Amino acid sequence: MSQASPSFHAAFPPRHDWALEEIEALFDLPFNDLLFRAQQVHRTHFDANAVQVSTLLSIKTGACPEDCKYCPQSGHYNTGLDKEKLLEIDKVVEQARAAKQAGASRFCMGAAWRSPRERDLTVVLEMVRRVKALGLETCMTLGMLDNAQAERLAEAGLDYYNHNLDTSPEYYGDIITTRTYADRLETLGHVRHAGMKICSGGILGMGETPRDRAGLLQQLARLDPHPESVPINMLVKVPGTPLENVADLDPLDFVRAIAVARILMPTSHVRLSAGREMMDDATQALAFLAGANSIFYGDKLLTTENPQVERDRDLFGRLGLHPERIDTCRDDAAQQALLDDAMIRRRTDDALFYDAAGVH
Ligand code: SAM
Ligand code: DTB
Ligand code: SF4
Repeated sequence: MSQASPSFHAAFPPRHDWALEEIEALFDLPFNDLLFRAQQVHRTHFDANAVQVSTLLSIKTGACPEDCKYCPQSGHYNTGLDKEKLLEIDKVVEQARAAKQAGASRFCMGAAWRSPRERDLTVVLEMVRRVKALGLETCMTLGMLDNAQAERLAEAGLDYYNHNLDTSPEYYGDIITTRTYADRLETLGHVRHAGMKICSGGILGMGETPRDRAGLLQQLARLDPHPESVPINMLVKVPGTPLENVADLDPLDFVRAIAVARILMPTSHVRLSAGREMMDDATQALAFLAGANSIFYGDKLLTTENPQVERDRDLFGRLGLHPERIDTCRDDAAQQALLDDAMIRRRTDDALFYDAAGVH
């Protein structure tokens, strides 16, 4: 059974008042107990074998004025990256069409900006309209937004805005000095006020403590409503960035964080985000078991490598996972239809990733 009865459903309502100690206690559970709890929550709200599939494109690369210590695109560090101006609209639409044909249901466009300038925003708004017209969900991450910018993006049809909290408020100042945690929360407020869905998460493996991991998830869970999408990134250590030699995070601690995110934000999509290229299949399988139900799909993230599409298709096949359709809702009838559909699609392996955006 993939989804439980309504009474069981009510057993895991979203909460926004998690105490740090409660979250730390979840992290401290025996691994099997934590994963069991995360599975219970996951199956209450989602088809446990459906994974939302997004494809990323960097629409403006490098020379960013911000000093985020993890980021290959910061102009403060020499990472040997080829910088690129804002891409032409037609090129972006071409990439979006290819992503849809490969099976993505959402197209995420990222720009290495502190915040968008007026003349760039005009171009970006047209990108949103054109990509949306393909029948894809749209997401952008352009840095800080003011209220008016958020409203214009929403009017153009932008579905999601990605803006990460990245880490705990306490560790944040060790990672970024050019904008504050409050700045980030303010942008998320503008995005919500404009009526867009929020994609916000963080990065693990930056030398943070277990308490910082709990603190990040606490901050995300305090957002009311919870972010619809919560990307959990494993740091991609890029030579030339200040974090290139930071100690590896135990993959099991990464999986624990996914499980805790699932429990804290029961109705959000939790994305197994950057860092999959360095993960073995078993770690990814554990992350899905812990409640991750979204990935970036396509050979590249923004500037670094992501698993090849063939590897992901193979992994989905071996795990019996299928891409989530964008037009699904969470009532039982729709859930059953989704499952029936998945059964049929699983029989035709080649079609597994074909046009997950559905009817368009
Ligand atoms: N400039 C915009 C901003 O920072 O809001 C958008 C692009 S920025 C690259 C988007 C997110 O990518 C960051 O907030 C960070 O969480 C993630 N990211 C950047 N470099 C990363 C790395 N090396 N490893 C993992 N995640 C990374
Ligand atoms: C997010 O949380 N992760 C993505 C997306 N949001 C924009 C970015 C990951 C970037 C990894 C480093 C790179 O490829 O440049
Ligand atoms: Fe710029 Fe975003 Fe990279 Fe920070 S994470 S340096 S804001 S591109």
